[in-house]
Amino acid sequence: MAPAGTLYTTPPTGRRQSRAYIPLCHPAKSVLTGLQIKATAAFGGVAYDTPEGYVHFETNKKPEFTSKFPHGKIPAWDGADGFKLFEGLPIARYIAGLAPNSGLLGHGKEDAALVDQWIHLFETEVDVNTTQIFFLVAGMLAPYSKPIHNTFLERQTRALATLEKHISTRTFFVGERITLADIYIATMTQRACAVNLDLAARAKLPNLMRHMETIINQPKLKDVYGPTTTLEKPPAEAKPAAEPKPAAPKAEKKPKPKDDDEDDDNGVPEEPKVKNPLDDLPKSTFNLEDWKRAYSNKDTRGKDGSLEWFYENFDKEGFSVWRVDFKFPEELTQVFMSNNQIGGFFNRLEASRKYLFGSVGVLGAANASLISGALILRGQDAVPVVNVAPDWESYEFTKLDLSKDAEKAFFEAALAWDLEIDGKKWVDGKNFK
Ligand SMILES: N[C@@H](CCC(=O)N[C@@H](CS)C(=O)NCC(=O)O)C(=O)O
Repeated sequence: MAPAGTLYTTPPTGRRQSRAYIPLCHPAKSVLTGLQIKATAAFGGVAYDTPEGYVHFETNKKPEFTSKFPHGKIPAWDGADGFKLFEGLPIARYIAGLAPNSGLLGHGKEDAALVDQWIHLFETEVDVNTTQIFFLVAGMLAPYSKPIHNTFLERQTRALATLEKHISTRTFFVGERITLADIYIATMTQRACAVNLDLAARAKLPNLMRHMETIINQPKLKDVYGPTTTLEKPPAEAKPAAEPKPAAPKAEKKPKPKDDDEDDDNGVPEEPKVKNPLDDLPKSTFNLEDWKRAYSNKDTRGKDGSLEWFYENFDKEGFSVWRVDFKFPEELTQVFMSNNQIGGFFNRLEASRKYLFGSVGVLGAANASLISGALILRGQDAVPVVNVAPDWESYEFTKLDLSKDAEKAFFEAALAWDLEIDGKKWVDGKNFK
């Protein structure tokens, strides 16, 4: 079948092309809608092209794109017959309409309305709250608030209960065959699993879970969906982030008295004592606690600075140095919110405090910023250290080779809080100590 058109959707090609696949739990709406459209096309057997050389946040801002798609966003559809469309659901519905024998839109106008009903219920009452919970827990919406979290959760739970009840007596949401409602709902259920449906919540939704498995494992759809991420426990609740400190971004680095409690858990409940495989690594000569103390008590650069201490004491067999970047800078708005996000991420890394030091900052200005920095961590692999934070996949970790000038300069600038990337200067930051 000749391609029916060109589909612009995520994962975006271009700037982030070579980077890790965007995790499904990320709230970027287009990741979800992209999957929904691709699944619809796969199920309906509709072939399409993907755009050549599309660079997200660049191509979509150019007049050639906005003259076709005035909202300047993806997903967008450029039909081979000249028909153009944007917004995820209308594109999926249009593609379903190109495959009338697929039955995706149901049979008759009542079925079509019921397909809409279930999609609309899930989108507006479950998925909206899934997104809000993700943002809130990640510290990207506002400082964490338990009552707000509970409000989102109650709304999400009520709608999920209605969906669970409906699907408990049938295989598909509308009629006896797969429709667009099933594709939409299964995709959004899979995302909710990755965001906040922990073991206990899933146990109350056995039929919705069974439905999701049925849909994502359909022979025609298996290649579209990745594995489902499931949580044992609710996402780590970020404690209220510290109030943003207006000026003085370096305030955290003021020398502290030696007896200052560096291991203070700041009210975060103690983790149960489980043996960590990182403890089985060969003993290292580099003492992370001494480093944290040196970093806190000395200037970073210059003679007798903490960097000098670092180079004298670092053991590159026992520890490694990493660059960390938030993968979705386009989501960042106010600087203080981004800085709270770093604080939330650091809170969720609490269980790795013994193995990790970090210096991460917000670079740029409101609505044009990024989050980047450096980590020093135990061992040669970042994953076992950072994966204690449920949102670790929203960050990219790149090992730094300190024998290379540029990588060393990056590391030093992140520690000294004067890092600059693409003209964006460090404006605020946090240390994980
Ligand atoms: N209402 C749209 C939302 C699409 C959307 O937010 N797209 C983002 C994906 S990152 C986008 O293209 N942003 C580009 C921009 O803001 O310039 C839908 O549901 O399809």
